[in-house]
Amino acid sequence: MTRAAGHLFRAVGVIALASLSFAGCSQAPPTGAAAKPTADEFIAQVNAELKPILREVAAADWTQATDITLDTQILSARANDRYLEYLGATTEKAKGYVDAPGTPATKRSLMLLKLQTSAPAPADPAKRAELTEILASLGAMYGEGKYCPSGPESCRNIDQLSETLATSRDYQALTDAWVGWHDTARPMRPKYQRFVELANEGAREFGFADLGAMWRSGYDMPPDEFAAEATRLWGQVKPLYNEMQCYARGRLAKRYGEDKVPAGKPIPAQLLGNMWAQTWNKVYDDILKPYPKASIESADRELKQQKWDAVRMTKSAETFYTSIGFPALPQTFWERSMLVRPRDREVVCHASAWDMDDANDVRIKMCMQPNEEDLFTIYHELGHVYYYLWYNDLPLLFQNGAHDGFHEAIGDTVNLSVTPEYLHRIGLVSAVRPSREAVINQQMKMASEKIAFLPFGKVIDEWRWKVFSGEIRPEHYNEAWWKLRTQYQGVAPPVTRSEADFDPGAKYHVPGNTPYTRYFLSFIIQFQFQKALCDAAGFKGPLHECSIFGNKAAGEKFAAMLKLGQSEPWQDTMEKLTGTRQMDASAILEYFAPLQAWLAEQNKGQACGW
Ligand code: X8Z
Ligand code: ZN
Repeated sequence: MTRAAGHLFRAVGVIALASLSFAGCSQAPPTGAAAKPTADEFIAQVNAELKPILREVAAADWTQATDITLDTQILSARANDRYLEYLGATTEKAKGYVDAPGTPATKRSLMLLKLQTSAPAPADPAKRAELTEILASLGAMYGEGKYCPSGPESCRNIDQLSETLATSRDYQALTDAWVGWHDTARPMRPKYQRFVELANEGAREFGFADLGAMWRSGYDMPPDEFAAEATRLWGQVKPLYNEMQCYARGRLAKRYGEDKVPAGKPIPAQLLGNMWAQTWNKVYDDILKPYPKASIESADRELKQQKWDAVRMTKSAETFYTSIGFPALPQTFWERSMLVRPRDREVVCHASAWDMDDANDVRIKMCMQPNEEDLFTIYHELGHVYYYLWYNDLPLLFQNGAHDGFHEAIGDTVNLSVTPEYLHRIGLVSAVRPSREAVINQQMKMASEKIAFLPFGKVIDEWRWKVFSGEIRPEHYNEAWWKLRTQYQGVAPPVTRSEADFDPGAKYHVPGNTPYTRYFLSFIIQFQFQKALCDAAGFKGPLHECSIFGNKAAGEKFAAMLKLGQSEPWQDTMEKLTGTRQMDASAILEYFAPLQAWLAEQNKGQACGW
């Protein structure tokens, strides 16, 4: 997670308030009291006051996520309560500075101030406490989720159920694991419903129409324009996704039978190797791989055979970053991170990166296993960590991604340089025999992650935006969820669903309250970033062959962007790196051009669509 990405992100405290106002006090200020600070002074004060408050929130949230108990939930909720109280009061005061003179940095900081949480609370203390308790409890419910079909001995957690989704090819076993996990989300429904009411109330007090409108306001453009941008980007990539869906369906039909996977219909969601059907890489090797005899395998086998552990995987990622001129990770990273699932307590295993708001205290929380997906994930997480380190010298309110999609795109951009040649060089796959078949295999492997993800990246907030605006009512939560998932992804639930289910809650970011459009944007702009970095490296071949490993010129260009944090509109930052001020899918389409042509050929005469 980025700091602006935790369940509350940037919560804070109360003590600091005294110096800023006489709020709630009808008496005249004592003689000698300081005059109202100027806008510049006000922002300087906020930056200073936020620091200790955020440090406490980070400590409390880290403790909860790495040791889920009743007590750690209480402490996390309290710390976030103090943060939200501070944020609410400070945002209120900031309204007094709308037309005040100040530097451009101050004006930007005033705008950013009210976006420092994904869950704004109402000013009413009882409601605020209720909100923070709900979020702590939803986080704990997700982390502790287990499917226990026949008593405590039979329990399986998300890692184990995900392993079944990834490796089993038994239709019934897949359905069972899918349903078992989705059942764990049922009890979240009433809590989520109440969360929506409370956070919407908070968003309105902050001056937004609802929480969705607030989330869409973080992109240096009017919220409606942003929504239209996201729709435009989806329109650019949709034709390629539809070809992928059609191809995958054909391959799955061969495996499971036309009766289970009929042409012209959505694909059963449990068959794509992932609990949410969001990436399909786990079915690449044995189902999607176009030319089984040509090279390009996943690194899974070697990682297991060579017994790579979590530290080795993390060091491998660190080595990539240092090869482009980035610094080594601080010693405390190794001392304080949680890299594997502890055996003695409940934790939230979903991978995240933490900026503890103390010089150089950066951490990863992850339950790493020796497989390629987790290798890519640790490279992804270190992208967040290096962003934190590069922008650490900026004023606190600028210590964030240019927008949240940038934060998600850093490590993924690096992963685009984890080419078959790179994997071979670090001993994880055999040498590539160059051929047209190998190129198509590699493209399919990448697309099973990068193209398969796109509609899922769009759909989660499509659902939440409508929930927050009231367009989706609580009595239609699940029905609306599946309508959107079917419409965008072309997948269907394995068994009939009802409003007793709460399937959105089975995805971490919903109970975790992390906005999701960031990932959709990231999957588009990481290709723009890669193209720019490859240009900086002087690379001349096709985009999908480029790796910036070891290239200091590319690293310098990358670092220059990371150091800017959120200090200027993202369009300016984007322009410095890529020469354009727009997010655009032309780079991802250029990358996958060989595959798109191949798919069009393969799918000829098929009944595509659903
Ligand atoms: O949540 C994540 C990262 C942490 S920011 C592991 N991702 C999304 C997901 O898992 O759903 C990365 C890609 C999409
Ligand atoms: Zn991330």
